[in-house]
Amino acid sequence: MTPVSPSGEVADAVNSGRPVVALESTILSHGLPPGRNLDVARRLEETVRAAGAVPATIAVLDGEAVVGLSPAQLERVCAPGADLDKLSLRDLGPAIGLGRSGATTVASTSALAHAAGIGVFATGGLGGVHLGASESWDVSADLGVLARIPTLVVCSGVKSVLDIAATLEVLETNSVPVLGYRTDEFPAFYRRGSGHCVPWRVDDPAQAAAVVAAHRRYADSGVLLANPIPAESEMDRELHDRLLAEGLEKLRAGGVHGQDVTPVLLEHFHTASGGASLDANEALVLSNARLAAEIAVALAASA
Ligand code: PSU
Ligand code: MN
Repeated sequence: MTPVSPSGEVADAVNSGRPVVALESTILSHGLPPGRNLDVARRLEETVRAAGAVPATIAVLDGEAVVGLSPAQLERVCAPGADLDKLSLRDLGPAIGLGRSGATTVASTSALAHAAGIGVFATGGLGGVHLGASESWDVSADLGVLARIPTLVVCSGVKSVLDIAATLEVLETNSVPVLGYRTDEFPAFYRRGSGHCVPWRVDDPAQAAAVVAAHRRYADSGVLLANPIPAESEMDRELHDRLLAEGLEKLRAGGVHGQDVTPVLLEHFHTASGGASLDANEALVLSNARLAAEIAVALAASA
């Protein structure tokens, strides 16, 4: 038995070497509110198709790791009462073994994509090293997976709630190349810059594909491509800094930790900004899906 269940369309595309882009489901179930999430999920898939690749949204449903959700499965993941667990890579065994359902994070989506033969994955924000991690040890498993699994992850950096310098150090230690897309600065999700430099820069999908292909000849680690939020959608700095300070205070006051940190923070941004952060979130993830598809097309053409 194979460890993953690719849809027929995804299996056909992988077997014939056509471009495929993996998409995660935690961003849908825990990152965006019901209603909006289904709209974004569909637009992500349309965006990937419009750029010439096959989308494969990934989740665990009734104990099965599904790679390439059907329209009905996508609705199920986005449904208001879905109440899916957030599954990182360590949770796949328990969830699948116990016949449960859940949404996959960057770590688990990346691993399942790789198991299905998919090398390119688009998401919004990567998990990283949390502020205060030297005490809490809260370092996202997303980093450990980038260290070990050769998937290209296209994202808009990490949120400024994380310790960005420490996150970049961990990526360096683990031999994960970090590329800026048309930028020399590592982006911070809602903001185009973080004040931290990226070691390498690429300026078009063909360059990104060439780097990924070359990297795979020498290393087993993943590649991180950081694509800043489109300029017109970038969040105002003052609003961003205020929401961040409030969000951090909310986490502290509520004693929120572990896997609840990101969802609680995102929820605060979405409600306190009157939806402005949702527009930003949607714009960046769509932009990443488009770019990932263009790179998948370039990789398939050069294979
Ligand atoms: N960053 C975001 N939105 C998200 C996430 C991260 O801006 O929805 C999700 C992703 O699925 C990511 C996960 O893999 O949170 C990281 O969670 P943790 O830090 O608990 O590993
Ligand atoms: Mn964590």
